[in-house]
Parts: sequence; structure tokens; C-alpha cells
Amino acid sequence: MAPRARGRRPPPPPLLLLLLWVTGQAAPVAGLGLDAELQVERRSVPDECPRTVRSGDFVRYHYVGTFPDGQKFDSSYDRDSTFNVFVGKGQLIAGMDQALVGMCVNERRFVKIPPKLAYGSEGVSGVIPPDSVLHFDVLLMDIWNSDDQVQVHTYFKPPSCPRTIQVSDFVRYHYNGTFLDGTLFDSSYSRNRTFDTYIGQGYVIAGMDEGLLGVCIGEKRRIVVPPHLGYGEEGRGNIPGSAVLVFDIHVIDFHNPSDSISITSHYKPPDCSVLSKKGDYLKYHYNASLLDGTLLDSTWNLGKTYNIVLGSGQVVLGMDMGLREMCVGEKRTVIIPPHLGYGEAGVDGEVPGSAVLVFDIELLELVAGLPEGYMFIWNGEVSPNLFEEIDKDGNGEVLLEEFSEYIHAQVASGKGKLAPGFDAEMIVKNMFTNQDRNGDGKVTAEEFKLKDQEAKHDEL
Ligand SMILES: [Ca+2]
Ligand SMILES: [Ca+2]
Repeated sequence: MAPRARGRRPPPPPLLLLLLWVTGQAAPVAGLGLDAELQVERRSVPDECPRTVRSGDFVRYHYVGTFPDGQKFDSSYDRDSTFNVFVGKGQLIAGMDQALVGMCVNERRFVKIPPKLAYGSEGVSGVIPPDSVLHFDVLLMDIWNSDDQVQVHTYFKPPSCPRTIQVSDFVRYHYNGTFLDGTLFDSSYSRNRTFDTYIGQGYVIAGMDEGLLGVCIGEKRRIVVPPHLGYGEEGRGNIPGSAVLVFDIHVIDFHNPSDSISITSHYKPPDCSVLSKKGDYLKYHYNASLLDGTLLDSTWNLGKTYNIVLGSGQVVLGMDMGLREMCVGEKRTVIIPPHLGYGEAGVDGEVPGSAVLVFDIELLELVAGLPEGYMFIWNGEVSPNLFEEIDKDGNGEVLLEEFSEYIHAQVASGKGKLAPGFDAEMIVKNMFTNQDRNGDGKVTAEEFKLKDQEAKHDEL
């Protein structure tokens, strides 16, 4: 074959089709019984080769096509795009259809194809001379079959797995996304935040919706997604069309929006008869962590308890629920889904968005609250001359100073009781304001009423 001087740029894609795709009339060059003349040299074979090309597979590969004298006539690298094609279906010249069979991803083959398995005695006008032997340096990037399903391989499963992901659960996971040749195309780790999504409802590609089913919290698995369950022939962003995607995922947590909290009591003292209820003032210690064990916060480390009035909105709803009907000395673990915790937003720098939280709690002290709706109660009988007693200077008007002094004296002597856990001055001021109907800063005898004398409860 005569050397050809070729100074022009590689052919554009339409010509590529002429070169590598065989139309119906060109196909008969196969089947001449001269397959032995096809020479295949395996130049580089990867250590790991879980799968090899079979007839009928779809492959993506790079190649450089040269004539025997080394002159390049075509290269996929020049187009910065792999060549994508079904193998063994007559879409390629016969020699290439045969040469690709048995290849591993990342394998490199050097192939010499005789003209009878390429473009024969006719060649391709202006590109391939008649009777040309063609050389191809081939690197296989990708392989799948239209019969492929999602493949799942678990390589770490936590010892305890009380529940696995089901359809409609909401999951947070980390992942590295690579192509079959190992090239990384995306990673949640690089963004330093989990990927969060509902499962089985089409929010993610079909292959991930399927591949995440049945996974445990803390599990690590590889999910291999063929393109028909991924981004298809079109691809998306930096994912080329017809690419197999490999996701190495680590599930951080999941929950279902219908989940409530879960309470596990680890220890109860012998006398566990006084149980916490709404309005009680509680002092407790806690460790807060994520389901994967990451510690977020600990009052034990701070050396002082956390103190709240139960049912007063001082903690997230899940925590309020988790502290109910608990006795002093009891230890329990409360698991709180995000909709009863810190929600989708989380707490900046402290709690990730949509995180399930684990609280290990010990109740140290309980001060019984007042009946619901009361901020102050009398322990015994109420004096019949209450207004006169409060109006110390006897001028018929009670000022805040008189009122405050009187209430505190009642509490100090054990005759009255303020709701525990709140700012006493604030309670007293609210009580006074409630009695001062016309808001002039003084309470008159007419304004003054006992709480129980009214349908609408006030404070005294
Ligand atoms: Ca007065
Ligand atoms: Ca008044």
C-alpha cells in the first residue's frame, strides 16, 4: 500500500460514520473465513477484570487508527469523545467487531485488520485506499448490555441493622461517582455535605432508586447503574451519553416522614413512680450524636445540666416528646427524625440538614410544674382580704412594687408557688399586667379578681 501524505485535520463525525460504521452493503466482507489474519495484541490488561466484552454488548472506547506506515487516519481522542457502539451487530467493520470481544475495561489492544475485514478492495473514497490494512490502538472505557440490571455489592454492613431503606424513606448519603474506568465524575465528599433525597419516587435516577433499597444505616455499597437506568444516551453535565455509572455510597442515615421518635429506656431506678409531665421543670444530661456515631454536643462534657420546662417549647418537639413520662434517674436513648428535630435546615455549623438525631439522656432532677394554665398557685386557703394585704400603704391602688413584694413573700413563706423554670420577675410582671385591665400601671380593687372567679383564667 502506498504511503499517503495526509496533512489535513481528522475527519469530522459524519466521515467517522463512514469509517467505522458499516452500512448494509459493506457488511459482506465478514465471513470470508480469513479471520486468522486479524491480529490482536493485548498491550495492557488490568488486574481486575470482572467482565469482558461479548457480542451484543454496548461499548465506549477510544482509538487511534493508523495505516501500517504509522500515518494516522482517524482518532477518537482528536474529538475528545469516545466511540460508542454495539459489538457484533454489524455496526462496525467486521475486524473490529471481532477484535473487541473479550476486552476488559481499561484494557488496551493493538489490532491489525486485513482489508477483507475492513473496507476491502474498494476502500473509502478519499480516506481509505483500496486494500488497506488498518491498525487500531484501542482502549476500552465502558461496557454494558441492554439486559443489564442494577448491580449492588455491599462491602460493609454494620453489625446492627434494625431497619433498611424502603420506598418513600428519606436518605442522607455520601458517594463517589466514577465511570467504569475509574474516572471520578462527582463526589459528595468534595462538597463536604451528604446527598439527601427521597427513595423510590423518581427524585434520583432509576438505578439509584433501586440500588439504595434495602440498605442499612452505616452500610457501604457499590451500585453499578447501566445507562438505561442512569442518564441514557444523552448523558448530563460531565456524564457522557451511554455511560455506566459506579456509585460507592455510604449511608449516613434515613428516616420516613411518617416516623415518630423512638425511645429506648436503658435504666430505671427501683422507684420510678413520679413521671415527668407537661409543665415540670427538668434538669438532665444528654449526649447528642448522629446515627453514624458522630458526637454533636454533650452536657456531660460541659459539666452542667440542661434545664427546661417540659411542654413550653424550649426544646425541639422530638426532644420534648422524648422527655415525657420519665422518672428521675432514668436513662434512655431517644432517636428523633428531622421533622421533629431541626428540619431540613439543621443548625448552621452544628446539625446537618435533615439529620436524624440520637440523644442519650439521663434525668437528674424534676420539679413538679403547676397545673396547666397556671403560673402561680396558692398552697392553702386564699386570704379573704387579699387586695388589702397587697395594698401595703392602703391607698386603694396596688403598684407593681407592692404586688411583686407580696407575691415573693408568699412564695418565701411557702403559701404560694410560682411555676418552676421561668423567670420569677417575668411571671410576676405578667400577673400584674393581667390585673391592670386599663393599663394605667395601677391595680384597683375593681380590677382585682381571683382567677377562679373568672371563666377566663388569669393568674391570681
Ligand atoms: Ca398602694
Ligand atoms: Ca389599672
